Amino acid sequence: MNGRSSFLIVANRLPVDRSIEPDGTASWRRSPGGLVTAIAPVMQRRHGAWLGWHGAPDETLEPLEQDGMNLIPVPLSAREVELYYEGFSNATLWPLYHDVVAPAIFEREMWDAYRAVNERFAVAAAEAADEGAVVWVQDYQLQLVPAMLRKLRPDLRIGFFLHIPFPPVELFWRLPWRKELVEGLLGADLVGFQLPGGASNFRRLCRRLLGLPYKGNELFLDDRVVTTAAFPISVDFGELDTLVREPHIIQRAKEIRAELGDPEHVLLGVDRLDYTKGIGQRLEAFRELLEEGTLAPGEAVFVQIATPSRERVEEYRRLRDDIELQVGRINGEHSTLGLQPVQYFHQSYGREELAALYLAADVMVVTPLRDGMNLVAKEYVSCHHDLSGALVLSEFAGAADELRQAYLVNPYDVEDVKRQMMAAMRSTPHELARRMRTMRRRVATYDVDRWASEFLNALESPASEPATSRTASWQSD
Ligand code: GDG
Repeated sequence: MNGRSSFLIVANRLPVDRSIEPDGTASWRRSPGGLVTAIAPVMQRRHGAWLGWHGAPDETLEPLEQDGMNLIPVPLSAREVELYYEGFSNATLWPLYHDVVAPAIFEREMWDAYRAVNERFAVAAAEAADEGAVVWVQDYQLQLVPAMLRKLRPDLRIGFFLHIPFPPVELFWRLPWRKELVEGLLGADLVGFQLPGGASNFRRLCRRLLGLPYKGNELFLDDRVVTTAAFPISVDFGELDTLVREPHIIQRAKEIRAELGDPEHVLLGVDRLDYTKGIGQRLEAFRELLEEGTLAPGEAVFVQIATPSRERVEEYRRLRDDIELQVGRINGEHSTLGLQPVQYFHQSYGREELAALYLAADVMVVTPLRDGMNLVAKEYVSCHHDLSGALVLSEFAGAADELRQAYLVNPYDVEDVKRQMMAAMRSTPHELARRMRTMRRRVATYDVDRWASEFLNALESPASEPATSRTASWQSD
């Protein structure tokens, strides 16, 4: 054993959070998330390692082992967190890739930090990977890593998965560093997207920007082939389905409804507090329903969990103020003594409490303006084995491609959101069951395990011949 791994995950964050105990000692806890659950078995089978930042700036840590996973911390300085993470990743790429629902900032200093941090991840991955290892790079923070890593270690099999949407050519074109980013991704053997639309945006971009030919899913470089395809991510259906059958979760769901005053309808939103999630749009629809009297006072309660997120980015601070003002206004105008129509929580919850909330909710309201997939929608569906409950889902969430039986809405159309929220509330149990059954079948079949194994199978299957040895007719669209 040379201490190197034959399977490596490279992600911005390690799948653990460090907490400091009362006596001052530090301990690590596995952070909840489908990605870890899905690939933990692969990790154990293949002597896998996970490379990522540990979350504390200006601190260098030694590799550690946790739950049978080898974790390799990559250090970031406070300034790098500001420029690479909060800056280029979350103030440039995030809004640009989400249809510019907030303005994107273009700053050279942020780009320089992004490149430098990507280089550090690539060097660390090159050192940790065994001969011929499979390396799976995750998400928009690390788009330069595939090419940097290939340069250092041409023997590796490199995959990349983008968790957020890949934008249309016209939007991506604005990036002053568009060529570098695309070339970075092309270092991978397989570039995976949530939806076929993202993959096709990427292929078109490669043709326009670099003149690369492609056919079907394959892009032809001079000396190799890059496969591009959609792998819609999913959730651990089995785990949630089992959890919500536990008596203490059922009991907690009942308590939640009672604490809310046992209204006829409990509506629920669960999101990171992010401007892409359309939280304001759904609250406005709810406000109008109360205002017009379509909903009687006390008939419905809207529970909105808004998990704190990226709080040092200006746009997120503004969003928090806006949402809290909006909640205050609705409650100011429509509360009665002891009863507030919107219950807003700027907190994060444990997995079990979240499951109980899903179980307690009659209508799950998921209205992003743009979302790669949206796991919350799939989690809600996984929790409703009794086939109760309705999902109101934005057409602009990746999940809408699979969950066609949801009450689909255009979040920009407040009348549409109102109409579908009411349709969900007024629906019959039979109709709800019909919709829920089909959605559950889909999520149960395409769960997160299937997502990870389909990606890894595609990554490890042999590629086609490169451009130089082909005389194919190239596709144009
Ligand atoms: C990105 C893409 C894509 C939320 N609050 C709490 C909590 N959560 C969990 C949810 C869910 C996850 O966080 C959020 O996932 P989403 O998919 O909804 O959204 P993003 O964070 O934007 O994720 C997205 C995803 O990557 C995966 O590829 O689907 O499109 O934007 O699992 O349950 N979990 C706990 N407490 C909370 O308070 N425990």
